[in-house]
Amino acid sequence: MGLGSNLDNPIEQIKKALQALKLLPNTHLKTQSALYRSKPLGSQNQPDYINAVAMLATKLSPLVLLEHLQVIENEQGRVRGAERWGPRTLDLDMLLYDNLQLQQTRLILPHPGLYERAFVLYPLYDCSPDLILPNGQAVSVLMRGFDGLEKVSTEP
Ligand code: ROI
Repeated sequence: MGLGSNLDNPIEQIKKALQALKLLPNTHLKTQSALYRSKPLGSQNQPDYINAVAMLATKLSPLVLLEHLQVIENEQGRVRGAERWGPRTLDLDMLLYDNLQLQQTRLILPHPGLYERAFVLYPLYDCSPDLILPNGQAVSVLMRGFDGLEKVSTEP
């Protein structure tokens, strides 16, 4: 799961979302990455983002899990239909689901941005340094193509 926020105290938004993920039914939060700060991809006219990745074990199907994620986004003040690639209080992206490859209107797996976004690859590497993506590419190799990301101190 990819988490991102750049509005209304993003660090707190990400921490709150991680707590919400822990409460999902038939789901267990296995690993969470450090938090990272990065410049926005897309419109530069918005605050920096905080990103993280969490790995879940779940009995929920991908589409049921997606519905739960959208409820959490909405509960944390996400306003939909606003500018594409604009600022948001919380973005929860399903990045991978086992080795599943899906091309549905509502859900594409792996997440199409996965291969080209440092703010996904670095925290994903934290969670699973040996991970091989469904297309055979190693996360550790892909991330070498990107500059390092700034880790955020999460001390209270
Ligand atoms: N940019 C960064 N750095 N992090 C994000 O999570 C993020 N999410 C988005 C867009 C607007 C594409 N840019 C982002 O949805």
